[in-house]
Amino acid sequence: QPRWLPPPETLHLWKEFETPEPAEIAAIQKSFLRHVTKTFARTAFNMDNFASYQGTAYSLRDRLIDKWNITQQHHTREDPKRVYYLSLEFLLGRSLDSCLLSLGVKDIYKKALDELGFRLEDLIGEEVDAALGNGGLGRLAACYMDSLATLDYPAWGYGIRYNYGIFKQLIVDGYQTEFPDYWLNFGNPWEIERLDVSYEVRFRGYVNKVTEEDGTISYVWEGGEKVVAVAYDVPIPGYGTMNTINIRLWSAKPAREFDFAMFNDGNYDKAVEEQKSAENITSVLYPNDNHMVGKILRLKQQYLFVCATLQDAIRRFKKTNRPWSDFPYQVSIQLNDTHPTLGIPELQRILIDEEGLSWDDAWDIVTKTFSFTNHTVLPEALERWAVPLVQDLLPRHMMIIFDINLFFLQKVEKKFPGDRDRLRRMSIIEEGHPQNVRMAFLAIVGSHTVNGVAELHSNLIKNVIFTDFVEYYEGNKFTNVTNGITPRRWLHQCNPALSDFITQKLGSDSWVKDLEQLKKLKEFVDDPAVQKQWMAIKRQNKVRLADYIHSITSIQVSPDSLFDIQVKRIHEYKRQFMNILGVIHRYLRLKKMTPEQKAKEVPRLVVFAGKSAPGYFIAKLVIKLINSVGEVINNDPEIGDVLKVVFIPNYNVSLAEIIIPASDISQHISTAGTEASGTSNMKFVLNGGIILGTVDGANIEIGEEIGEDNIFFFGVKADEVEDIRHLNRYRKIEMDPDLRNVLDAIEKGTFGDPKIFEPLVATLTVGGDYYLISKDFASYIEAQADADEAYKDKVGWAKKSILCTAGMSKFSSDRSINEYAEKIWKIKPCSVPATLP
Ligand code: T68
Repeated sequence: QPRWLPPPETLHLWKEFETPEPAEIAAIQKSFLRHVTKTFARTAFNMDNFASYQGTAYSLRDRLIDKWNITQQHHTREDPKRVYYLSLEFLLGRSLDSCLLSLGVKDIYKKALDELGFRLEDLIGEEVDAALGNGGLGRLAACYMDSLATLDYPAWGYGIRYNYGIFKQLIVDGYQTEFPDYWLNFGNPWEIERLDVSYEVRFRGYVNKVTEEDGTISYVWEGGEKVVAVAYDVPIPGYGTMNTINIRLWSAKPAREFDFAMFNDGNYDKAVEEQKSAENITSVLYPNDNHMVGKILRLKQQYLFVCATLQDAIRRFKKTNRPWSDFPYQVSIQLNDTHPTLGIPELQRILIDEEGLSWDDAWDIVTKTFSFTNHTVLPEALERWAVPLVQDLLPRHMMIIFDINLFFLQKVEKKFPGDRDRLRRMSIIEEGHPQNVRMAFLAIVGSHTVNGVAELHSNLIKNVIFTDFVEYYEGNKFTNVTNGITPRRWLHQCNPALSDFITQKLGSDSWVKDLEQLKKLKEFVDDPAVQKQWMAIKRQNKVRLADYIHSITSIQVSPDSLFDIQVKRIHEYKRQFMNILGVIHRYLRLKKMTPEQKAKEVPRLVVFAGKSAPGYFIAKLVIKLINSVGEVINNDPEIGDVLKVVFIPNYNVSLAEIIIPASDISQHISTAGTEASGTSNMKFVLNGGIILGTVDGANIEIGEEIGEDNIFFFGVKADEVEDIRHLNRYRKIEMDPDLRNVLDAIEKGTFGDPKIFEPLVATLTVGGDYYLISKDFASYIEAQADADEAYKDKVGWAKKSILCTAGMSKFSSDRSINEYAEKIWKIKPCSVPATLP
């Protein structure tokens, strides 16, 4: 169709509507009332907090869309190199508060709503989390979007619009129970449905070999089933800047053309079924973190996602009429773990089968375009897809993967002639029954850069799991980018009192966009007034959490106790089990004390929160044990406030925003070498909480930045783990005597029917104690005692807490994103003017 052009005399009308509204009280109230009455059909006498949340959100959405439109038009005109961040998960949480802050309109919205009789705080609490992710990996993607927008990068996020996000967790009789998270029930103000942006996606079918007259051979993938991926756009505003980037989420719909052939053949129930099954593809997020399940629906999600995304990126690229050789200089694609790795054979397929490039020219483009982030070294988490499964669903891709592997192994053979075992080790296809595609190997071979997410983890990648590849590429492909978190959400938004205090002390709020400024807080560390105010703010945050705990669990906790917090996915390698065993140890110790002795103890509140994968039996038993132990301790009159144990249900982003600012101590106690980075460790320390943790992941770099006096380290080092495991396999495990007492208490029935916990206890006693709880237990208990001692020194503790926040500049996701942009993506900021010419 020819492009429609507006009659010139009407342009001023467009201009008016495309320019962001002034942030004035009257304008805000008008737009709020317009949405409440017109969009939601409410009246002054038919209002509630949820409706006024919706009105506020829609009014803000208008502002977002203005900025989004200006940004996209500017980028189209400038045509800079763009980065596409491909992630099957975006754990965004709530948007209202963060948008108000990014747009710099929170105060004025507050006033405008106040005058109308609404409290902004109440409205913020009405929003349901967008929980399209499992944990760290999904939240990292969300933090990176915030930084990309804030730093003016021309970036797009791509993901899946799951109808059901991560399940809701309820605790029933101490056990986790799962409920569906139908987050779209009441609509989603933060997305723009783009029914006009959609792409066909093929599954199954067959591959036709075509021999041209000149003898060249080509392949055509035909037949099978088609579905359509429809775009939903989520604008992400940068903080204090015009730049407003997009996360494009795909939703599967039935292909537009109904299969009439099948229908008329009398096979109409099958025809109808296939339409229905299309929508299933993007229906639900797989709830496993750090664990792979080989379900065909998950493979369909992955392919639908990369297929639609690449079509979208290529359509945008083609608008500028550049030659294909320019593609890697205009487009950089980051793979967030191996989940989108099918993008590599898919781009190769498009280039050779549809665009007619030679294999070598195509492969050159592919390998200059993709880069890959690995997030784990756990073997059970590394994706492997059965060859017959891939062959059935994506027959052409399976051929291409075999060819990629063949050409790759030929080069390996050339470099290391006759080294058969090396070829076996490095093959993208793992031999066996069935054969498997090793997705990480495919991602490495098809990318120009591979990174780990913290120094230790990047070294483990190089020296343990991908050693052969390091040797083959002579080290050139592998690098580190230590994770970061957005200081906007994880300090400025979630801890307004501390944020205001920091701004007041530093004399400006520029630290929100430049975390290096926090270093200046060190000047105040010895100032008693600052120490006092600092700890008073911490106490306020503890009161806020105590109130929340009471409202949800009816458990009364004292804000004067030491708040000791472990919140993250429940997983054996994260060792929540060790934490609760430590709690039992403390309880047994307290039980032996006189009232006078107990009075000298530092009262402690131990908080747990986190979800277990629904099928993860041992992790679910850990949750049950925590609740059973809490039940006994919290109701023991001899213990009182000296020890309380709380499991807060349904941990999610908005709950994290309440929990994290309230910690004195947070635990990050994974077996050394298993936690790739961790990012909540950064959030706690940024908010002045002290880590008690192992020498693992980003804990190590945090220690380097804030000083080892301000972190409680314990446990064996990563390079000792393998030897200890080896010994555990071949001789009886040395059981720590204190730990033995703790297990005895469980086995005696102190915390309810001991039968229930037998399989859990057995992971230590007969399962080889793979995560080395017994080995680390003594030093763990010692570190806890050190923390108690240190907490008694109020001034000393305040200093530690201030130095924690002051030392965290490195862990801003702004630093991480700048590293990716410079070292890996080779993209530059492209700042967007306030209005378009
Ligand atoms: C986490 N990984 C790492 N995976 O465990 C954590 N896995 O150390 C790191 O800080 C974080 O990534 C960010 O780099 C995950 O969160 C998953 O959630 C996941 C999801 C699906 C499949 C496998």
